[in-house]
Amino acid sequence: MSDSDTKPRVKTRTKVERPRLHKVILINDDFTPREFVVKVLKAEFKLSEDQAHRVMITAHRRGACVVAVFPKDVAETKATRATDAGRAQGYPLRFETEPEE
Ligand code: TYC
Repeated sequence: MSDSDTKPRVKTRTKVERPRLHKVILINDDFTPREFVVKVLKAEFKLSEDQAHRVMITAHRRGACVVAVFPKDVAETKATRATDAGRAQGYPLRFETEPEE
């Protein structure tokens, strides 16, 4: 290698961003029984009785409540399964997802 040879001095750094998490949001309605909402929250989101009751009552009072955050595909699967559990019993129970800020 002669003295005049040059080496590149600039290294390329690829910036990797973590995938954004998505919120699962429980939506209130006038028909689904409270106990059923609690049961679904426990079964699908592994909340304790106490956590599930707090989330249910918050949605009941305020119209909606964030249940938990997950990677997009997990959030969508859980929201769909939980909504389907309500529909299977004839309830209009709804879970939505949205990206975290
Ligand atoms: N509002 C319902 C009732 O009074 C209970 C309920 C709570 C339903 C939260 C949905 O996301 C919900 N039976």
